[in-house]
Amino acid sequence: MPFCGTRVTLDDEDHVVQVRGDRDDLMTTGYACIKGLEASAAYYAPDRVLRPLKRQPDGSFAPIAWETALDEIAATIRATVAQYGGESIGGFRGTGAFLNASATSMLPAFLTAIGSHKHFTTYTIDQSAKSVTAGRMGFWNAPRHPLRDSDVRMMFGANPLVSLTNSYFDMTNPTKRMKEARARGMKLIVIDPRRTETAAFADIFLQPYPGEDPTIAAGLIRIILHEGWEDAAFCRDHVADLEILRTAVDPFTPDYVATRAGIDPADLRAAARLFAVECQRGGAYAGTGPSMAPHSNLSDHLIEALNVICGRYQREGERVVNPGVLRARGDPRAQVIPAGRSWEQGFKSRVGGYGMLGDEMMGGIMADEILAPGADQVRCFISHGSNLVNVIPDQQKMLRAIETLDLLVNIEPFMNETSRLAHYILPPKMGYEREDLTMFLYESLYAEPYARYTPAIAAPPAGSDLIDEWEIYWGLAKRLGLDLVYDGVPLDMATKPTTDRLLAIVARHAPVPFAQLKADEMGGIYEGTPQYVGPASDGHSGRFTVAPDDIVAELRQILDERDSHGAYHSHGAIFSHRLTSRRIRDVQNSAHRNIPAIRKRMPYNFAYLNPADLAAMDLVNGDRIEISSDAGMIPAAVEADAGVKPGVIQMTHGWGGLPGDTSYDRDGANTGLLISTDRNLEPINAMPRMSAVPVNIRPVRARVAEETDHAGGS
Ligand SMILES: Nc1nc2c(c(=O)[nH]1)N[C@H]1C(S)=C(S)[C@@H](COP(=O)(O)OP(=O)(O)OC[C@H]3O[C@@H](n4cnc5c(=O)[nH]c(N)nc54)[C@H](O)[C@@H]3O)O[C@H]1N2
Ligand SMILES: Nc1nc2c(c(=O)[nH]1)N[C@H]1C(S)=C(S)[C@@H](COP(=O)(O)OP(=O)(O)OC[C@H]3O[C@@H](n4cnc5c(=O)[nH]c(N)nc54)[C@H](O)[C@@H]3O)O[C@H]1N2
Ligand SMILES: [Mo]
Repeated sequence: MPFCGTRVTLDDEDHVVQVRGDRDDLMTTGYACIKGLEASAAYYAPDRVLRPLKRQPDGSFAPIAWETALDEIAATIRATVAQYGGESIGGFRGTGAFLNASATSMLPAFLTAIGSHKHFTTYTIDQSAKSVTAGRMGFWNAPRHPLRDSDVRMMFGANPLVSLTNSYFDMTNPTKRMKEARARGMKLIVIDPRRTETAAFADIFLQPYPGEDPTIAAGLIRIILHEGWEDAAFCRDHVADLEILRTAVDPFTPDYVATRAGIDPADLRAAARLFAVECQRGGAYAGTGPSMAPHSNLSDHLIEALNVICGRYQREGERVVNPGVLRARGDPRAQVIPAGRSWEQGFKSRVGGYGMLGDEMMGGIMADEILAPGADQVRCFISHGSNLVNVIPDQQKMLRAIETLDLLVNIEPFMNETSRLAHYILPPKMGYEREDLTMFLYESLYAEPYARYTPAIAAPPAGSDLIDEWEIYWGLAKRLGLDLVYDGVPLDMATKPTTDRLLAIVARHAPVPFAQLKADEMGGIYEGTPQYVGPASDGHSGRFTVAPDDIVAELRQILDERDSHGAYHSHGAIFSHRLTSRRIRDVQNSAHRNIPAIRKRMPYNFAYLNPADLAAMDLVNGDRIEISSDAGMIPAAVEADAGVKPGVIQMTHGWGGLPGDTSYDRDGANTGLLISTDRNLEPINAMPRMSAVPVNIRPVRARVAEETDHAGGS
């Protein structure tokens, strides 16, 4: 994710032989993770797809020329649009599509040109709660406190030291940055059911049961307001409904929260005091932990409300440390942009009546939009840089949806699970084989206004026939007579652009010319004119709404929940544990599982449990279990992790193969089989229940023993 600066050794054929972290890199200063260091193994992996492939009636794949493939795909899309209209075409962008600056804007441009709303991305099965919060509470029109002068960070369910992804920390060499921040006195509060690599640096570590973030955040708000620790002046000037929030969180007393979340009430108090009294700058932030558990939008809202009541935003006159390089600059002002609730207007999904978030529909109902019959049913689908089959929760439903499609096009370098089901696999050049820029969508993740252009340095694998991803969309649009508006700029559809031409469009707002970005080999910090937070605009009266009706109602709903630990109810059954997701260093979601060095370290996705839980079930490392939820069952091998709270089971996602052709030993298991998207979808963004999933654990070894005993006794 952080696009580490690397030094790449090439052989005589310009193929990658070795990758090392580059100590001279301005941002990552030598850091690189195993996934990046193993690039050579990935680029020349036996399952890399070297030319476009078309699925044959018997399920095998045959090579097809690029021009023929694009002709055939365009013909199917044309016929489908003619019969059913533009809404019958859909597409999804995954992680692979978000790591390519010239191509990432292409799918939405293509779908807009064709007249379809069916644009999905990983965002709505990730942390789209953040957009929901901004839409319900409003947002401050200037940055939060930057890391460099923050004296505190509170992290709910985020582990940036492993995930290297956190828009409120520094993702370039995060362990080093954490040590630096700690050395200058920054305090850290971590709330996580696992004592993570990040939690190891915490001053206060709360280890709750998963799914209790709304309870904890409400409890922290209650303590702060009760003690008068809030930033009263900021609240007076900028918050519309503080008294309603105060009343709504009143039942969340330290004792109630502590019992429910399984934490010590004294720690909760200490966290509130450290955050609100002992520290003045820096805020609270949620990673994927809270955003995948039930009530994810409520959690995110209350966590951001901590920042609001403590006024943890930059004020008039403060310098904006990263105004960005490639994106058009905003006009930061010390004022609230009030809640817009944009999803309440405009287009609504056929399934569930969900509105849009930005230009996206909700991933939680994507399979249903493909399956539900009707005029606007999705019939042709482009998957771009995603392993849909392994990452969309509710794998069974996703598979049924894929079977229903008339056309599935997979823009993907590898023969992975989704490729095997595609009608066409269109393999692109990979990172070192193409010109690229630092990813403009993630600019804010850097601590400074940094950008870098990287030339294509490696030759594609011998004997391959690969193109750049944008060429696929441009080629299809041209055949279909569509005009593409790319990143806000209409493209000339008569003359094919180049990758550099598209990157120059992406970089058109930069304070330096594209030619200079290209010339600066190591990239640079391009601040341009320093930017400061301006005063509120004349007559501005926007205020935060921290306690709108739907938030207050959901808080009441939480109080009605009566599950006790070790006995969780879901869909009519009772479960003993809560399963959560977590990232592991070795893989990126479903990717990199094909690399031998990685599989040696991580043969499959283990189920991590506290040693006490393992002992209670008479299990040792490597023993097999079956994990069952109200939606399905998967096998797993257990691994002790003393950092995991008893009662919690953790497993990383993206593993497993296709049903009927998979074994745990070979593929690991897909946790998406334990998730149903028929129920437990959050309001507004249809976020599925992907963490704090109630499950039962059944030792397979014990069952074998029982059966033997039984046989012996009869
Ligand atoms: N190595 C590696 N890096 C990655 C990825 C990867 O697969 N591998 N994936 C990338 C992606 S797609 C993303 S979105 C980011 C995510 O980045 P992060 O959000 O930092 O992801 P995780 O490392 O899984 O950290 C989530 C934490 O939430 C905790 N948690 C689980 N359930 C709950 C809960 O209910 N409440 C609380 N408070 N905590 C909970 C877990 O124990 C875990 O420590 O990482 C990215 N980086
Ligand atoms: N149960 C459960 N499900 C989850 C999650 C969870 O925590 N639990 N996490 C969710 C989250 S946060 C996310 S973001 C999603 C991730 O979902 P995806 O983004 O679909 O996951 P990846 O496996 O990272 O898929 C990226 C694909 O891009 C390919 N790729 C690599 N390089 C390139 C390239 O240059 N071009 C192209 N076109 N492709 C390339 C990779 O081979 C890989 O197949 O999963 C979600 N699903
Ligand atoms: Mo993600």
